[in-house]
Amino acid sequence: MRKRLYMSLIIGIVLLAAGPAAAHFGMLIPSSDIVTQQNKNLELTLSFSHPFEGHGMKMEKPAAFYVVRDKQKTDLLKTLKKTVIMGHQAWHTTYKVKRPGVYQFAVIPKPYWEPAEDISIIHYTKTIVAAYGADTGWDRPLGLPTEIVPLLRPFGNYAGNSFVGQVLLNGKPVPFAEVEVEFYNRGQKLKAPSDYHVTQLIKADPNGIFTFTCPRPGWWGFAALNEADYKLKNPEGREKGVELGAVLWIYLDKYQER
Ligand SMILES: [Cu+2]
Repeated sequence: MRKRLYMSLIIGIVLLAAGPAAAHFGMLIPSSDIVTQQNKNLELTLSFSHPFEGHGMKMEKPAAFYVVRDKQKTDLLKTLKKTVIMGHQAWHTTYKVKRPGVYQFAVIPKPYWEPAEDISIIHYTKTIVAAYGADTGWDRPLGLPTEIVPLLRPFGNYAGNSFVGQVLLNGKPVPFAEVEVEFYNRGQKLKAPSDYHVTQLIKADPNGIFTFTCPRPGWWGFAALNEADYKLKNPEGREKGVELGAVLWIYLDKYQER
């Protein structure tokens, strides 16, 4: 009897571990996806989190953080200050937008060792902000090791629009790439009907293109995950696999009444 209880306990734990894994997301969230004369200062927060469940993880200072406008890259790493997101170390900056343009922000984090998955994780994370009416350049890849290139203009959208993106790895489309999707559940106002609903999953087509309809206003994160063709040492010095994430955050508005 005792033995049986013990066995069912073990089975229970194994089942738990095998359940839908809550997804990590690199997060790069600006105060707005659109800059106007009324809000020239963008506040940006960088974190490594579970956006729907509101769980944070400690994020080391990134390896790189920059913005690209009109093919011109501006390093922003030195402007980062420590902050706390979802109870854990995260990063913050203020960026004053002086000129019209489409601003692509990108963060390259240091590898995050995840013992539960026995891998290191690197999420190359982007968000795209349009300023003062400019609307070209949003579809230009930044040349990251992996990234999602939007095919839907990634600003000025409504909830209910379908996001379309292409997954690139080393500049080439990834056929049938797996893309995890999460809603940034700010303030934990929503709850998921089941664990499956926390992270939604979509597969790209043979050209690495995927479409996902976002039903709610707010920030939506897309994370295309691929295994690196190299290994990195874990904290114990053992060579382990590396998950490369291409993450993009987009904002969807609601219609406003007159
Ligand atoms: Cu985590």
